[in-house]
Amino acid sequence: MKNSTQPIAIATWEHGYKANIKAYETLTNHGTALDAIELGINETELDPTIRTVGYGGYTDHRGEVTLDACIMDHLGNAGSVVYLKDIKKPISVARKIMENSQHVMLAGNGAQEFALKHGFKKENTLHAQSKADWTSWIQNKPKLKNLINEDNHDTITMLTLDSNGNLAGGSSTSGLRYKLHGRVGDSPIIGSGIFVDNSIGAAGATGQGEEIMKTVGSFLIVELLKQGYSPQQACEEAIKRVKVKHGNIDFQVAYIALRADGKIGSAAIKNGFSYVLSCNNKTTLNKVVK
Ligand code: SD4
Repeated sequence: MKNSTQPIAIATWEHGYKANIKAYETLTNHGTALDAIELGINETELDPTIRTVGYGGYTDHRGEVTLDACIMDHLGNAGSVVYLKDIKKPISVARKIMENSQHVMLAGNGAQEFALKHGFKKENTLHAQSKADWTSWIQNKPKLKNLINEDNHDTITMLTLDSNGNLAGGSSTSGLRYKLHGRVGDSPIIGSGIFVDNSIGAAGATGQGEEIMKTVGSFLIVELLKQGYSPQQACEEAIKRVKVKHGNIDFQVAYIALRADGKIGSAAIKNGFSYVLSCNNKTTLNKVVK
C-alpha cells in the first residue's frame, strides 16, 4: 500500500479538538507525525478543564493524580510512562524515554527521576477542583465503581500522518476516575492503547482500559488491516471481540484507526463517543453511532 502524503490528524473525544488543531497545524507546516502527536497532546495535558488527562485530571481513590501515556513512531519505536506523579507533560516524558533510554516503559518513582534528569519540572498536578471533587466523593463513602460512562471519560488518543507519509500515535490519561491506587489502564500499553505499523496503519483506543487490554485492541486492528479489513471493519471487529465476552455491557470502549493510505475508521460499544478529524484543511467533530 502506498502511504498518503496528505496530512491527517485524528483524536478521541470532543476535547481533542484543540489538540487536533495544534497537531494538524504542525503537520501542515511540514512537522513530523511524531511532533504533531506530542505538541497536540500537550495542549490537552496542560488544560485543567479537561478532567481525565494531565493537570486537572481526576484523582485515584486516595486523592492522588497518577498519569499514564505512550507514544509510537513510524519506525516502530515506542515509549511509555505509567504511574507518573507531579509532571505535567506525560506524553513528552514517554517520548524522552523512547529517544533517550534503552527502555520502552518506566513507572512511578523511576519515571519521575528520569523526567527530572531530562529537564522536566516537578509541579503540582492536583488541581483545586480535582481535590474538591475527591473530598466530596470520599466523604460520601461511595461504592468504588470504575466504569467509563458518558460523564467519566476523556483520555486523549491521537493518530497522525505527515507529509512524508509517516504515521505516529500517542495517548495520555489520568485513567479511570477514583481508580484503585496503582491501577494502570490500556492507554500506556503499546498494542492496547495505541499501535503503529507504518506500512499498514495505526490504531488507538479509549474507554474501559481493562477490556481493551484483554483484547489487545489497537494491535488487533492493525493486524486486521493487514489481513485486508477496511479501517471501519477492523474497528467494528475489535469492538465485537469485547462484546462477545460480556452479556450485559454498561461500559464504553471506542477505537479509531488510520490506514497508511489515509482512510479512517471508528467504532464504539455505546453511543456518545466522538472523534475529531483534521484533513484537507478542515477540522470536524464526528459522532459515532453504534
Ligand atoms: C483507562 N482507557 O485508563 C483509559 C480511560 C479512558 O476515556 O480512555 N477514558 O482505562
